[in-house]
Amino acid sequence: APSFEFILTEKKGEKGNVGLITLNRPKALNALCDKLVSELSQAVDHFDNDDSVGALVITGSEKAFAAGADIKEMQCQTFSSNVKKGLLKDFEKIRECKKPIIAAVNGFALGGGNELAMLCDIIYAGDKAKFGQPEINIGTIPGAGGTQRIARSCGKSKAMEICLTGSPINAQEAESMGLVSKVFPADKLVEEAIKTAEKISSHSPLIVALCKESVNTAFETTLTEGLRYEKKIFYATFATEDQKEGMGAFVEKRKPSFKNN
Ligand code: CO8
Repeated sequence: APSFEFILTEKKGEKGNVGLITLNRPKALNALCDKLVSELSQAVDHFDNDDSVGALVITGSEKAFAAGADIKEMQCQTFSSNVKKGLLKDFEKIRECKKPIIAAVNGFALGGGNELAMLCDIIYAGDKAKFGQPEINIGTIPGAGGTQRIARSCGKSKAMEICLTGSPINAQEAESMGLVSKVFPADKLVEEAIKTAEKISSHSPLIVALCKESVNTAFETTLTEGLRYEKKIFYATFATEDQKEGMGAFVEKRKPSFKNN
């Protein structure tokens, strides 16, 4: 694996089939400077291409998942410099990962930090986590999905409240509005995320990738188109060896052994 300055990567789980990425820029509460995001994007791509890994977990520290984009780095940027460098292109690349990513959020997930969590497929929170989009406090708006993804997963009223007030919400509120799927005691969070990632990794990676793509389609299109898409993918799974293996194993009352084919 490549070596990095602002993140740590390791394989976790009994079978080593979970790729764990830990944001590690403690002095700035894991603020997402360009280099950190570039490293994160490379690490995600690396695990996505590692056949021994079935799912990823992204976490930070107990104090901060990530306190947003790096304000000191952004301060002097201009409209034209943003356009010229294609600001956020590394961030957007993370979305191409075919494997499920679980965000394990302890502490602050603010601005780009909350947007990173929402870019992941499942969000688990530690009981002291704080989520928010404080960009409005510093004269800008969420730029990496905040206004779009909160609206799609939690509705207009919550999205407006969070983005327009800039006030953070706690883990319990985030769970009740559907931003977060489960809340755990802070010190158990990462191991619980790894357990879920191991469970996902026990399935056929091929089918898991199709399933992720199908759920993501729900956020991209109309219900009719989405249902049509899902059905075609469902039909297509019957062209795989793993469907034969999965259903065969059920009928023969044994555990399936998936081949990723
Ligand atoms: N950028 C740069 N440095 C930061 C950031 C940040 N976002 N957040 C914290 N830090 C630094 C502080 O400057 C401080 O450094 P130093 O000791 O050198 O002064 C250190 O981290 C510790 O921070 P605090 O002393 O402030 O710690 P507190 O516990 O008192 O407060 C808070 C914690 C409440 C999280 C506070 O640090 C804070 O409000 N941070 C800024 C949160 C924010 O506004 N985030 C939104 C940024 S804008 C954004 O994300 C746009 C999204 C665009 C997409 C980006 C995708 C890559």
